[in-house]
Amino acid sequence: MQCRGESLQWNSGCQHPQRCPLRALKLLFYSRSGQSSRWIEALHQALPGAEIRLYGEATSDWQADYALLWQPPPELLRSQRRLRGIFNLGAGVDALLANPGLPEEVPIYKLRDAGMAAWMLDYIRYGLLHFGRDMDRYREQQRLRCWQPREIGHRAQWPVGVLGLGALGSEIAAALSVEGYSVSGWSRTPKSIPGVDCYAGETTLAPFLSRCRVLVSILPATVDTRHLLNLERLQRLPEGAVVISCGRGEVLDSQALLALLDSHHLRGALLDVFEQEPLPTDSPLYDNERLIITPHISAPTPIEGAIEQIVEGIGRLESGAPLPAVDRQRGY
Ligand code: NDP
Ligand code: OXD
Repeated sequence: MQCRGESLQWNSGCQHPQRCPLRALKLLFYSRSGQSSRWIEALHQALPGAEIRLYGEATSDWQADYALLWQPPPELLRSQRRLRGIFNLGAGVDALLANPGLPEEVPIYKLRDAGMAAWMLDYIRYGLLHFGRDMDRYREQQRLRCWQPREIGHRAQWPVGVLGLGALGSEIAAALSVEGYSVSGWSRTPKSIPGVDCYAGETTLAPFLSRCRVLVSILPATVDTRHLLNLERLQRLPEGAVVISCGRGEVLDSQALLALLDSHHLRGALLDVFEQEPLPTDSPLYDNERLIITPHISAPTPIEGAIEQIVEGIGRLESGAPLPAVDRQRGY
């Protein structure tokens, strides 16, 4: 955001700091995933002059202009009565929308990519290589002390379907297509992405699923996506298909997944997200050898990328420019 003297000041090189009304901006920060001191330090560097407080250090009468939050306690939201916007420090807003302290009238802004797509793409690449290069089968062979090379399938023989073509899904689908996979994608509204065969709407879901040897879910958790991948839909995947789930766990019916692994309709799955997190220690998912389970790490929020986007966003709001907010009705 460029300094315009009397209107904005967003960098230490500003020529007109004394005239900038935004010097006195008040920002409240809270993240349940830790690293707060790194965030605060980076925020101070990006917004010299702004008053930035960590929740817990702010007194109850201190009211912020904007809150930068990840999974805040309800009392934080209830205690802030003058917020002009809430910046969600991640892409998924399901937890924030379900927060009982969330004020109705304050707009919510979420991160769009900010570096997360690159992390998630690597995670998905790992899954594609794991199954595509038969690492699951070689692991079993190792257990049996069996030496048997397998023929390598070309990437084009691994049709990948990406559920959700938003900020993350669209970038990931396009990148996988460039890497030689045959890629299709599915979303609520029609899309056009170079190299990606795009499907839209519920009526196209069955034909979409029937062509996916690897199904990648990058959908948000909403009322409409809950258990979207149920038994009937998962059965539409070709025999021997693989699931990679890195959007939200609520989208996938894990009982149905286990049933289809047991019946050998599905070959395996790489799961990063779960309906209940942390995944309870007694979950049967842990016991299934054809599942790889990771603790919600496919795409952590990169601090620098996030702050750059938030600073740009606040700059836009303060100068009266539009900034798309989360659609609370749709849930993402
Ligand atoms: P976006 O909001 O940009 O995109 C969401 C996509 O899902 C859109 O393409 C949207 O369609 C589609 N969608 C939503 N509801 C439906 C539906 N009912 N039917 C069909 N398509 C639907 O989100 P992002 O790409 O930024 O992120 C996606 C999700 O990934 C986040 O919500 C979060 O839950 C998860 N995530 C997980 C991380 C991890 O570490 N595991 C890290 C970051 C994000 P349309 O475009 O037509 O509206
Ligand atoms: C996110 C996440 O939504 O980390 O950003 O899950």
